[in-house]
This record gives sequence, structure tokens and C-alpha cells, in this order.
Amino acid sequence: MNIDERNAIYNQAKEWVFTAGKNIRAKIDDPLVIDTKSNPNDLVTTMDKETEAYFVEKINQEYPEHHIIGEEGYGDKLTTLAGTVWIIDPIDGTMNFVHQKRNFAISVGIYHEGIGEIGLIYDVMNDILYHAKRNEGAYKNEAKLAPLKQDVKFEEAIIGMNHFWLCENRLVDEKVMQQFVRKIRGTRTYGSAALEFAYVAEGIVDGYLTMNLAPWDIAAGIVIVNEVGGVTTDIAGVTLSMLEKNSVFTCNASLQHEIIQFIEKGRK
Ligand code: 2AM
Ligand code: CA
Ligand code: CA
Ligand code: CA
Repeated sequence: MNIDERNAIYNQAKEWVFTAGKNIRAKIDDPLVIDTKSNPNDLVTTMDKETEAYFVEKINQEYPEHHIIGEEGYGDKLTTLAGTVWIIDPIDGTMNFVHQKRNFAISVGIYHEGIGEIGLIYDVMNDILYHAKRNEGAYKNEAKLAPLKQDVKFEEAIIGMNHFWLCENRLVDEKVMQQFVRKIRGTRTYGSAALEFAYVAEGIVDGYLTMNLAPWDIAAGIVIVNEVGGVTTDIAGVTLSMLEKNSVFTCNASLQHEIIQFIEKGRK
């Protein structure tokens, strides 16, 4: 993908994200039709579907040769990342969307031959776009984000994570995770993986640790965090696949190593 081509795609993607966001804001107080998916707390609304369908229609029209992976199933069933692939979460943080009418995002990652080229995370209600192109830095609206501090101490770190780590779980002994939350300075739970990635990139949390995310939850975030010198792997430190679900840990490089070693003590 050459730079001119990438700029054109980036500008187009941004325009679609803003239009989709404006539509969501306009309808934020409309009655919602809410369904559940894998479990009673796994929500989906007509707005998730409408928003994804909008992107898929636009992409298919403008870039018929591109491929799409989307949470709500309007995209393609891909088995490779060959070519240009849009990885879309139309509403990341649907539970927040339903219960709070805020704290959700549109997440769009654009990959070319498996490499993340463009990341867009749009905090819809606050009208804040986190965005990045590979090797061109990351931005919050017009402001360039600073490189992540590489000297954050374990004891001074704030980590985005939820309470399920402290319950019995299939990944890590909960006793070790209880020691972990006592050792770090604090935890935060925002309920939108995309926004948690954005907050890591912004440097307002030092890492984000989560059990089971799909490519659309993380595709944009990885591109943005990369641009400020962050690292994203699974909880064992292994590179993530953009075609499967993974545990996810995103963080600055030095702390990443220390935390993965700590978790290793309890990893199942
Ligand atoms: P979603 O809102 O797009 O479903 C919530 O902690 C975060 O985890 C959100 O980013 C949410 O994305 C994501 N998530 C991934 N799989 C989920 C599931 N099965 N149920 C609820 N949230 C899920
Ligand atoms: Ca969902
Ligand atoms: Ca999601
Ligand atoms: Ca979603």
C-alpha cells in the first residue's frame, strides 16, 4: 500500500467514522431493540447492526477489492489477512451504550498484508478521535500523543482490567491476580476495549489486561498503541492473531516484560 493510497483510505475512513458517529448521536435517545448473543450480558442492538451495515455498504461500494471483518457478521468470513482488510467494531462497549449512553467507541483497523496500517477509535459522545497511521505517530483529535513513558514502576502502574481476573478463571490462578492488584497502584475498568487501548496510548493508564478479545476489539488499538512505543501481546507474551480470539495485554515495553513475568507464576 503506497502512502497516497493509504492517505486516501484514511481520509475516507475518517469521514465514514464521523458520519456513523453523528448518526448514533442523533438517535441516542431513540428506543432500542436489544438482543443478547453468547450470554445474557453479551448485548447487541439495532444500532450496532445499522452502523456495521453502513460501513460494509460504503466499503463495498468504494473499495470492492477490500475485505471486511466485522463483529456483527455483515463482513466476509476470512481465513487470511491477504490484501487490504478492514476490521470493524461498530460499537465497542455496547453495554455502556445501552446503560450509560456514553463510554463506547467505533473502532476501525485497516490492515494490509497482515500489517496494521491505520487505526481509528472514535469516542462518539465526546467527539474524540484517536487515530494513527503506521510510522506517522498517533493523535487524539489534532494533538500528537507523546511516546509512552518507559520508566513506569510496577508499584506505580494503573492497569485497565476487570474483576473477572480476581474470580476463579481459566487463564491465571486468581490468588496470583489478587497479589497483582495489590502490588500495582490501581485498576480501572472502562468497559470498552477500544477506549482502554486509546487510554494506554494517551498514557492515562499504563496497561490494559483482558481475557478474551476478538480482532475487532483490538485491531485499531494495536496500531495506535504501536505508534507511541507500546507493545501488545497475549498474556503469555505471544504475538496476537488477527483471525482469532486472544487474551490481550497492551503496555509500554519495559513494564510489559515485568508484568508478564509476574502473571507467569499463576498462568494455567
Ligand atoms: P463489545 O461491546 O463490542 O461487545 C467489555 O468489557 C469489552 O469487552 C467491550 O470492548 C466488549 O466489546 C468486549 N467483549 C468482547 N467479547 C465480549 C462478550 N462476549 N461479552 C461482552 N463483552 C465482550
Ligand atoms: Ca459485542
Ligand atoms: Ca468490541
Ligand atoms: Ca461491538
